Amino acid sequence: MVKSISADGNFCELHVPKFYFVHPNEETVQAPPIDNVVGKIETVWVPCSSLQIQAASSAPVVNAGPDERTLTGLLYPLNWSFTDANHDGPWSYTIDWGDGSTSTGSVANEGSHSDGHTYIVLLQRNLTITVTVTDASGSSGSDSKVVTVFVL
Ligand SMILES: [Ca+2]
Repeated sequence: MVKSISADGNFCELHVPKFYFVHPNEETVQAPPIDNVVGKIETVWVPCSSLQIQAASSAPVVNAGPDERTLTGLLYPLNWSFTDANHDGPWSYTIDWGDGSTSTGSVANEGSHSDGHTYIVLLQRNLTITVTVTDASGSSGSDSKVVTVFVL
């Protein structure tokens, strides 16, 4: 846990627990009894560049793709993608197809994915598709697009 950062930004102050043994006789090497184990908090300064700073969690950034058109009764292929800055998968996803049906699944990788859905409409309709992705930490992101379902 970084407690403070030096004015020039190069050094980070850490408070770390330090444990050491108090030897009753420094000339004798032996396992000390537990009463001789002393713990304290030590302050150390280290180069910030040596630390792996990890964000608590970042939400997936989802791209549902551009608005599209599809024909009623045919399988509509949806290509969607996402990235996650802290890469904490696997990720679960939900696709709300906009006509009352949803698809759910799980993926192990960021990047491009595809799912299909067949719309059945009697008259041309504009429907909103929403793709929501949730990472292993419970952070979620979503994106929406409009698909125009037309009839011949
Ligand atoms: Ca994440």
